[in-house]
Amino acid sequence: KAMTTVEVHTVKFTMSHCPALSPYLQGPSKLKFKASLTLEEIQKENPQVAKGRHRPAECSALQRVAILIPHRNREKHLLYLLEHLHPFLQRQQLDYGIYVIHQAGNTKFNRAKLLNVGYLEAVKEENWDCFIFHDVDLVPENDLNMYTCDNQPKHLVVGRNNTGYRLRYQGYFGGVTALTRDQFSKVNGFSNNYWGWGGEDDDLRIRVEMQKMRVMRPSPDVGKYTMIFHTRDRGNEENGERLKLLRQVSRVWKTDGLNSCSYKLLSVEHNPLYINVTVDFSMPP
Ligand code: UD2
Ligand code: MN
Repeated sequence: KAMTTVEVHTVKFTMSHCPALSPYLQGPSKLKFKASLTLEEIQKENPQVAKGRHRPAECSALQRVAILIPHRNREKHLLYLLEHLHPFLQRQQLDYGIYVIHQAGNTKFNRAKLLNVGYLEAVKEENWDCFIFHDVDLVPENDLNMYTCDNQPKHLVVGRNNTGYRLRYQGYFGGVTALTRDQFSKVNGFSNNYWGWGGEDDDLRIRVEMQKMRVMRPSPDVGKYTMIFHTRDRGNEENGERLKLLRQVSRVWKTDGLNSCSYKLLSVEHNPLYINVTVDFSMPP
């Protein structure tokens, strides 16, 4: 009986990791904001971005990064951010997705809870390594400011144009921060109880410090942002409760956060340039 030998050739396509320092980085840049900018223009500039996501074709990215942007009624700011962020993240050779978490209705704005929702929805569709919690009005000026996570939580905004590029205060943790999945779940995410402006960023810093983690920052020349001018939004008035809330973090963090974030999901749309998550929060009790 003749034996038949079947040789099976397995061809493996292995892509090498992207280098620690991307060859496409440009360093500091002067940002321009065109008043007439439209979403269609940005789409035309970024044909390679699909469903809010992109990854390098030439190498396998070091991290999968989800950018989470809390949003309501800041359409122009969102356009400026998308215009600059897509090329910025591609120069950094990241495997990334941009999520815009939109608060429906006119109830008090809740930035922190929106970011919890963004996290919870993003992990449903991808095994993200790193989360960037990002104000809609802050545009990074220097692509050496890496949108990746480290072994400690990172605060990426050292300074911005309208405050002379200086750190606002010791312990400041607002604007743009980067935490791994592990770091963020360890602190149970953000508090859900900050309605209106202020305090939620300090609350997260307290949570981070309670877990014996240390906030890291890039150098001042790298951590530079332009904040697009705005006044205080209607529906985001200063939160008078914030000092009281900040005094009870150590008592409540375990039961107020990712594990208690309830919301009504209205829609998840995969637009060409970003994933739009719309949620409805009923008024605080
Ligand atoms: C500071 C912090 C911000 C947050 C806030 C207090 C900086 C650079 N940023 O921002 O991270 O801690 O204080 O809550 O220090 N938003 C909307 N629509 C609204 C209201 C807010 O989209 O109607 C979003 C938007 O992404 C905005 C962010 O919430 O960038 C923060 O609100 P802000 O820009 O009014 O507050 P600001 O600049 O004092
Ligand atoms: Mn702002």
